[in-house]
Amino acid sequence: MNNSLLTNKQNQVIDKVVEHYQVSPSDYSISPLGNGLINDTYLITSNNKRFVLQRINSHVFQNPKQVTQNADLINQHLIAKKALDEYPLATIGQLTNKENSTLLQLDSDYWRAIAFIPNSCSIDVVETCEQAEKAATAFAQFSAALSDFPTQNLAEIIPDFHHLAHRLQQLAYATNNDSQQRGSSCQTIIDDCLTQQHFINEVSELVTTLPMKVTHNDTKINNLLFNTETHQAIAVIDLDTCMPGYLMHDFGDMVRTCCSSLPEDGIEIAQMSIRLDIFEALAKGYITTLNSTISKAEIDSLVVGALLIPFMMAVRFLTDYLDGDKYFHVQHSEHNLVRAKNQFQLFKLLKQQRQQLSDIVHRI
Ligand code: ADP
Ligand code: GN1
Ligand code: MG
Repeated sequence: MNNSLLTNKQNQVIDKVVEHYQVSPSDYSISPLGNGLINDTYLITSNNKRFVLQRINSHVFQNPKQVTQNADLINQHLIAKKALDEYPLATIGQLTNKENSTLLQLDSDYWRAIAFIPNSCSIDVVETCEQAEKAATAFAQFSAALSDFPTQNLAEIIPDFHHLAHRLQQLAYATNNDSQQRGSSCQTIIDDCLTQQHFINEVSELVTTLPMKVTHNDTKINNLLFNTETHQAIAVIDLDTCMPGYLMHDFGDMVRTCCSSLPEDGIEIAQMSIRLDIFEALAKGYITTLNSTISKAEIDSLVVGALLIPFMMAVRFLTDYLDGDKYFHVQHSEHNLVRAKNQFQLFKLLKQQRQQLSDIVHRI
């Protein structure tokens, strides 16, 4: 079934894939879903069913089986919590294919299908404090429900994913290599990142005092589904990077994607500002919902997380720019550099307003 946005070859591949999910190649329609930077995600509609189909990026997720296994384990845990009335959101089940597996390998590509949640939408920009509080509440409900999940059962999908010193080593390596001869065009931001040693040391010391939890690790706002009519948050999605981590990472990624006045690839960075009212709503939703499952030390760490994740994203986008855009999807050759400058500016602004952010967190 041809979609004009896809190449003929892509359409032919997907014809073969859907057959494994009991859909006839002549009897479905397909449309792209979302704005993810890693996987390719589609909505498949055939006569009697609708589901989300995703090609897992196996350059990024080098062991796709672990990705689907982790998601299955998390879903089972959340379903059990739901049965006890301890998880109010919808769970996102992966569908089994004809081979009775939640992972499909065809040639060198890996695919999985996910049950479609009807009457739902995701948002890329938070518009109101109410929306921000609902988002933070949902991610907190997710973490609270997983607070008794045995972390050792989850595979570490991407080792050192949120390890700041490791990310800086990757940047230093890419800078020295300069495989695309792009280094000279961005020396200032490279130096800006590599000279944040004080902050890097602060984070390294802080993490030795924090408990490991099961965290989502990609709590950008479009990884939540809202009900199109009630506007309530109804599901946490995109479980690919759920791994042991620190709560400050999840809070930091919410701040990164909700509190900037610009999207992560916005160019007008001199005009960027921090939406403090949105920050307050996020902190309120997150801390009050986690309630007894967040400690005083973890609450104190949240502002560090808010600085850390934009800084780490600046480093990761810049590294990928120097490496030749092998990791994140890009729409033009400077896209990763634009993102890196944007995220570094966000880090700088959050750092300048650190005391105000801390005051807000400690007023809750
Ligand atoms: P990606 O890795 O591409 O970010 P996501 O799992 O976040 O993949 O899905 C991309 C988008 O597809 C989401 O932002 C959401 O709009 C939509 N989506 C994903 N899963 C579902 C689902 N189960 N039901 C309805 N919509 C979904
Ligand atoms: C990637 O593909 P997406 O949008 O879910 C990335 C996140 C980044 C995000 C930046 C596995 O997530 O870590 O925060 O882009 N995912 C991975 O927009 O690296
Ligand atoms: Mg996503």
